[in-house]
Amino acid sequence: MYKLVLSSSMREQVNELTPLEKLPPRLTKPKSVAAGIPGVLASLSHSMDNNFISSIFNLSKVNRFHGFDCPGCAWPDPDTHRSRFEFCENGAKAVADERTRLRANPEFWSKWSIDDLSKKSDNWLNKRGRLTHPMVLMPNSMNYNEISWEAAFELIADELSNLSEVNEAIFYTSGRTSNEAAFLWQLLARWFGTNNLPDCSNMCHESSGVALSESIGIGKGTVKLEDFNKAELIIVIGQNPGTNHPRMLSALSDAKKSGASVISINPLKETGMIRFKHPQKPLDLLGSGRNISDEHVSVNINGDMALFRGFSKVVIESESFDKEFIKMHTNGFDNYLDIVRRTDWDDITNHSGVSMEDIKRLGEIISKSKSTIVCWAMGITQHKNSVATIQEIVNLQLLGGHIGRPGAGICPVRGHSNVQGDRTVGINHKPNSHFLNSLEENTGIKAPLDHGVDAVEAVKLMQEKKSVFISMGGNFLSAMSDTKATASALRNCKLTVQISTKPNRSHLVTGNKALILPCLGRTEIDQTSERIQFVTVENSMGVVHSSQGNSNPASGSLKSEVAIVTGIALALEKRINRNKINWQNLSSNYDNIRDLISSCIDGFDNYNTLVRKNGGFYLPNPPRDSLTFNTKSGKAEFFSHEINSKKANKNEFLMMTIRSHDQYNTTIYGLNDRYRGISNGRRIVFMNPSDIKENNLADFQMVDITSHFRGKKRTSYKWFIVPYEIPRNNVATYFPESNSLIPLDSVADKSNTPTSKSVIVTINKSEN
Ligand SMILES: Nc1nc2c(c(=O)[nH]1)N[C@H]1C(S)=C(S)[C@@H](COP(=O)(O)OP(=O)(O)OC[C@H]3O[C@@H](n4cnc5c(=O)[nH]c(N)nc54)[C@H](O)[C@@H]3O)O[C@H]1N2
Ligand SMILES: Nc1nc2c(c(=O)[nH]1)N[C@H]1C(S)=C(S)[C@@H](COP(=O)(O)OP(=O)(O)OC[C@H]3O[C@@H](n4cnc5c(=O)[nH]c(N)nc54)[C@H](O)[C@@H]3O)O[C@H]1N2
Ligand SMILES: [Mo]
Repeated sequence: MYKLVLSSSMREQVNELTPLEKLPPRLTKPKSVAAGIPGVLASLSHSMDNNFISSIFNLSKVNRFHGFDCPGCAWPDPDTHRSRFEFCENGAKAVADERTRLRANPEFWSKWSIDDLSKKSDNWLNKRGRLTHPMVLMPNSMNYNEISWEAAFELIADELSNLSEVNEAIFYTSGRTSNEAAFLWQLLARWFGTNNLPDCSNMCHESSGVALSESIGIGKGTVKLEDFNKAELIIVIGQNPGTNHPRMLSALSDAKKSGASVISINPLKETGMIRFKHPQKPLDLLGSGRNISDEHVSVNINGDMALFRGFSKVVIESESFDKEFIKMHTNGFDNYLDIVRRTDWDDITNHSGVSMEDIKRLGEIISKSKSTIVCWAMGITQHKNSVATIQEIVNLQLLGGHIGRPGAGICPVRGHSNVQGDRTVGINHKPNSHFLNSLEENTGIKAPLDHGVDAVEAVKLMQEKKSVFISMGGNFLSAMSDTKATASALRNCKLTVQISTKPNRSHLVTGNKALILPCLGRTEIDQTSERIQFVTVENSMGVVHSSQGNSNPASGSLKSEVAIVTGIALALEKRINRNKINWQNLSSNYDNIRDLISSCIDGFDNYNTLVRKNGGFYLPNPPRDSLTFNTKSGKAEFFSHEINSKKANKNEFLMMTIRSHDQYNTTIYGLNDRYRGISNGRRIVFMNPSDIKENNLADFQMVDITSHFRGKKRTSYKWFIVPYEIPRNNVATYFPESNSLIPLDSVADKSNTPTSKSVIVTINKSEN
């Protein structure tokens, strides 16, 4: 039979972008109330599409003391009690999505070539169901074929051991990975000899980690959930909790009952921040919902640094700062006082887009509050000046002494359910020497001291060197900025490996050889040779607790993430000369991994005992616990930056790329964005009606978007204009469709995070 031999360029023709939608979206009025009955119905209907009975059974186990941790987000649960159904619409969707009855099995992969699959949408790909068997894509093939686990591990070990340099291996991590699997993952990378451990954090809260480490000596927030009920004022900046952290709305709603005021700062009036009905409280479901924010500030995209400088100006001018706290616990106040006094009101209002009257009125409320919590997420972290912006937010908190005091503090709200834990247990391309020394003492691994690559640097490394890229979860192709650059990087690899639960676009854009290794999800029973195991995770407030799945695995051929790391390590051990690690012993009983974590990492004493207690335990947090700041000066630092913002020139727009209500990062559940009143479309540009008019465009018109960076243009075709209440010259699109417009080199200072919320674009009518 004639056999087609493909040249490598044929594989390169596989389209790395989400295919275009042909029909315009439908529009209704944005919703004024979040959750309530529509939320419950939406989560049920998603379960119906998937596996109703199993999903409902699963939901009753989510976030209970002996259940599994919700894979939806990193928002914590109450320490002392957990209501019967402590879940939300989008957590329910995440669980139902994992529990689907559908299977992307070997027959599926032999029927569909990667070329054909690339013509299908992200939503379609995800709907094929759970991966069931390890699959391999060989250089001359357009189809994945089944491979045994042993052969897959041998292939990885072969390619890794044949690299000319250990630093041509890249070990990526997405934030659902448990502490145990993540610790083992970094152990494997460092035992092999590299710190190349980029992770989703690099695209997410890296700016928070960098800024807070410099300002307060720890890269995490300083509040507990109980602080919300003690706060007088809660400021929520650059965050859409109604969609992305729905359980946070219950906390805000409770805080309001206890007397707190809430200010929301966002270019968009996000529905959850307006009114909220608790999806599990029958009386709430009937009523008209609780008001969440008392004040909404429609700041310009990237205007927050200037806005916070304005607030500081008001606090300083009214002399209502906490002199005692500043004297005892901070450094750099005099310089800050000077720069705040020098900052011009015109600059503040121009950059922020907020009037002086509004800033003064809110500044007075802020001055008076005795306990303020500030929360933020991606609207703050994904800009060029994100680190400086976060330090300005901290400056304001320091003025009021709002750290280490009940009801006050700093709260970067994490995304992926264990992204914070992964970092704590060593997923870090820039490990500190204290950690490396401790790792060496306890495991004998002589870890390299050189920093490894982050996500952006990983793309550059893969473009330059024929590397091996192994991904513990996630969807690097679609999550990263500059899709075409990321695609060319992945294509240049010798081998790409995706350890995944569901099909995604990173399975289609691959290295010369590629593997898909299917793993257990959070909801599933993890049985080793010794017993059923549980894993542990850390939430956004530093609580480490257990998580144990209760469903039968989607396929008998799945392996746990821990078993997969072990399989790779054992195959590699035969080929390379390294110190002995007892991988078998670690992976057969996760208590052994936890014991090793407690010897290597501070704060995990008695890990195995404490984590078996209901609710788990808090990791130490020196600023919160004892006003101890592990900074250069030993005090919390005021940073004095000149204010700035990204501004679009005439005829240009500043674009932010955001999530719809029907997606989990790159996993697209559906084409609706219920709260914003959008149905049946994702390729849309939210635009101010006056901008539409002034630019001679029309509602629902099809347009092309071009981004401009250092003289280079990138164009994405066929988007529909949707009129929306958004500041002038600001536009919004959904990620991941718009990622091809974000230049690889457009990154945040110091944190190197892609500027996903600050992209300069022009918008033109589509030619046809
Ligand atoms: N259902 C669901 N839950 C999720 C996720 C998901 O995709 N789906 N993703 C998870 C992950 S990994 C993360 S990191 C979080 C993300 O949670 P969010 O940060 O809430 O996610 P985004 O959609 O990126 O929303 C950014 C918000 O910031 C606003 N914004 C954008 N630019 C600016 C700005 O310059 N200033 C201000 N003040 N606001 C701005 C936008 O209008 C939007 O409301 O959610 C987690 N939870
Ligand atoms: N333009 C733009 N780009 C962005 C952002 C943005 O706001 N705008 N946000 C950024 C942010 S905040 C983040 S966190 C990144 C997200 O980047 P990633 O974490 O890389 O992407 P996800 O979409 O969360 O990954 C989804 C895939 O993970 C796999 N998966 C799901 N559960 C499991 C599991 O339990 N184990 C394993 N091994 N695999 C699993 C599934 O196969 C699924 O297809 O994207 C970033 N990219
Ligand atoms: Mo994230």
